[in-house]
Amino acid sequence: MQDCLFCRIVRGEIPAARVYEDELVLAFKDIQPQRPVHVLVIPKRHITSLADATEADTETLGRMLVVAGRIAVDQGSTDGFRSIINTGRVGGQEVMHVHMHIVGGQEPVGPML
Ligand code: IU
Repeated sequence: MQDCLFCRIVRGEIPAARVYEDELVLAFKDIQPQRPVHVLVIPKRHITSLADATEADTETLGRMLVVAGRIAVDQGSTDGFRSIINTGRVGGQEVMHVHMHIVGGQEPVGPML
């Protein structure tokens, strides 16, 4: 997607503090961190939201989950973390490219985040 902000980060057109990358996914620090550790894990190939995911996205979405623990520990969240994917308007999704928040490094202040 030409104008998608996160696609532009994947292509290196917009700078981001990258913390992990493989052939399927990229992880970078959230620009407005809500906790000491706040990283976004995204698919390199554009998927608008989980509501738009298809069978073809299975490996990529699986990879996002599999690398989450390693990224959290690497970033200093050694005692657990939250992994959150907001979907669509009601889900509070602001950037229309699938992204999983990894938040940790501090006790949660509420039931959701
Ligand atoms: P949401 O799940 O779509 O609400 O989260 C979007 C997140 O993307 C939010 O936490 C922003 O701070 C973050 N973000 C970013 O890290 N870099 C950007 O250039 C933009 C948003 I725009």
